[in-house]
Amino acid sequence: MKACRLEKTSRTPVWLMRQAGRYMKEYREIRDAKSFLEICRDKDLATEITVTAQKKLNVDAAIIFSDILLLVEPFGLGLEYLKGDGPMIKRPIQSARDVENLPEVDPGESLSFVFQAIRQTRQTLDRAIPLLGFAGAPFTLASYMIEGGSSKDFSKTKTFMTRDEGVWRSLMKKIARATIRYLDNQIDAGAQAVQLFDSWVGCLSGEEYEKYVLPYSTLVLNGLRKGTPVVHFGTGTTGFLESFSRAGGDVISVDHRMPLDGVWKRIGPGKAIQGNLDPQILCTDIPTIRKYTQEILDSVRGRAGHIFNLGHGVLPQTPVENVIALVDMVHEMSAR
Ligand code: 1CP
Repeated sequence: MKACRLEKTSRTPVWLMRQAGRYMKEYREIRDAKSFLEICRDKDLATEITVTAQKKLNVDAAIIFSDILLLVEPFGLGLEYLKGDGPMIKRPIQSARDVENLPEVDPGESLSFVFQAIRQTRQTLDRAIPLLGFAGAPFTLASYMIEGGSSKDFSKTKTFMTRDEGVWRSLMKKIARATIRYLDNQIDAGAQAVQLFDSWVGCLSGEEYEKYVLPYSTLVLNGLRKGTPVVHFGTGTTGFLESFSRAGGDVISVDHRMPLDGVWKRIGPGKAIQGNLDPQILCTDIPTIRKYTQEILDSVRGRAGHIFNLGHGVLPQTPVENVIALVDMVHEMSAR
C-alpha cells in the first residue's frame, strides 16, 4: 500500500499475477472435484485458494480468486470454460443490434458471490496483507465478448472497432459503466486496491489505443471511488506507454519487454510502477531467476514506488519451488 503511494518501504513488496492457479498442487486438488466456475461461485473455496497461495508464497499482497470474464454473464452472453480450450462466450456480440440489446449491468446482485468472497477473504487473511480486487479493462473484456473466447489476432474485434465508431463507443461505455460499479462494490466489500487488466491492448497501435481505448479506460480509472489505489495493467504497451499511463491509474504495470528505468522516464515521477519479470524465467533455474531479479532491482535502484511482479501471469507449468524462491529472493535482495 505504501509503494502504491510512492512512500519508502523497508524492502520491495512483491506479489504475482495468477499466484493462485494451476501450477499449485493445492489448487489442482480442489479443481479435480469442481469446475472453475463452481469454485469462483463458492466463497469458501475462493477464500481458501486466495489465502493458501498468499501463505505458501509469503507474498506481500493477495488477489481475490475470481476471473475477469465473470462480468460477461450479467450481460447475458453466457460463459463456459472448456477443458483445455479456455473460455467460451456462448452468444458473442456480432452486430449493432447485439450492442443495443446489452442490458445496463449492475453486478451488485448478479455477482454478489465475488463480494462475499472478498469480505470473507479479508476476514481470513493476515491483517498486514492487503487484498486486491480486479476487473478486465473495457478493451480486453470487449475482445472476449466479440471473439467469443481467446484470440491470437483479434481480427473480429478490430473489424468491429473500426467499422462503426458509434457502436464501438456505445459498447465500450456500457462495459465501462458496469466495471465502475463492479470495482466500487469490490472496494466496499474490502478490496484495499484494485487492478484493471488490459491484457491484450498490445495488439493495437498507439493511434488505435488513443482513439478506441484510452477514453473508456479513463472513464473507469477516473470514475472509481477515490482513495483506493488503482493498478493499471497492460502487456505489449512499449509503443504507447505514455498514452497508457495517461489513461489513468496510480500504479502502472508493465510487462517484461522494457527495462523499468526507462518506464519511469516515460510515465513521469508521479506514478508507481509494477513489474516485470518474464514469467518464462520462473521455468528455468534458481541462478537464472536470481540474475534476472537482480537486474530488475538494479534498474529501479531502491526508488520508492516499485512493486515487484511478473510481466504477465504465472504459467501452469511453473515449478512452485521456483516461485517460493523468487519471493524470498526479492525480499532478501531488496532489504534496505
Ligand atoms: O482451468 C482452470 O482451473 C482455470 C484457470 C484460470 C484461473 C486459475 C482461469 C481461466 N482464471 C483463473 C483465475 C484468475 N484469472 C485470477 C485470480 C488468480 C490469481 O491471480 O491468483 C485472475 C487475476 C485472472 C484474470 C484474468 N482472466 C485475466 C487477466 C490477467 C491475464 O492473465 O492477462 C484474463 C485475460 C483472464 C481470462 C481467462 N481466465 C481463464 C482463462 C483460461 C482465460 C483466458 C486467457 C487467454 O485468453 O489466454
